[in-house]
Amino acid sequence: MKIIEGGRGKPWLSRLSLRFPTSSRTMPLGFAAPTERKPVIAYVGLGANLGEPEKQLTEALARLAAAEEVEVLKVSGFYRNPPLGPPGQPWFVNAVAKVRTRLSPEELLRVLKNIEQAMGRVTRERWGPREIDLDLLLYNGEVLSGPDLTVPHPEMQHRGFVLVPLAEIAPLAWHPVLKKTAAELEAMLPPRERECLEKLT
Ligand code: A4P
Ligand code: MG
Repeated sequence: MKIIEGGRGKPWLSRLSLRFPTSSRTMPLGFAAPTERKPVIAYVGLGANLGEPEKQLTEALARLAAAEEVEVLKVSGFYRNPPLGPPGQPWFVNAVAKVRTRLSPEELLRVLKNIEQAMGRVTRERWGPREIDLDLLLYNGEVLSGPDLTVPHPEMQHRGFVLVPLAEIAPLAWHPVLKKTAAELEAMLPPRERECLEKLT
């Protein structure tokens, strides 16, 4: 199991012993294979509000840790918080993981999407309820803008459920567009964005 540091008070991490098959990838000609690249740091946001959200976050973390070329270095606490988006949906549980990876951002996004699919995520309305959602928040201090991937995640600076767990595990994580650290962005949030979070672990 490649979870290096579990964070404070997370006995559930040491209990993770699941192994999941990972898909083999083919590399287009002219691109370096993941094993030839230098590892970089990225941050992944996790969220769920259907089924058993805490269990699903734990399973998603185990699957992420089992993915080829991905190490989970640190995991934040789990935070219960009200939904942002269409009304009438259950509260979310959110967390953030720090990973070290040799995957490109597109490959890492593919791993995240594969995990969502393997865990039975059903496509519903945008910002609607979900079994599991994995977002790439930050990748190696890079700025990326493509049809399928925008990094940093374009909404992260507005969201307590992203910035509070991110600042918990990586206060100095750098937002390359806003030129601020996670702790600075968290401090700029309206108080209600922090006050509505209930830390579970
Ligand atoms: N995509 C582009 N950039 C990224 C990125 N950095 N990370 C594309 C992940 N995906 C990215 O995502 C739609 C498409 O976004 C993907 O196919 C990918 O190519 P999706 O997960 O299928 O759909 P979505 O999540 O409904 O849409 P979106 O716009 O990604 O929403 P968010 O920003 O993920 O917000 N309230 C609380 N309390 N907690 C939450 O976690 N999450 C959402 C979803 C809304 N309300 C919430 C929460
Ligand atoms: Mg998403």
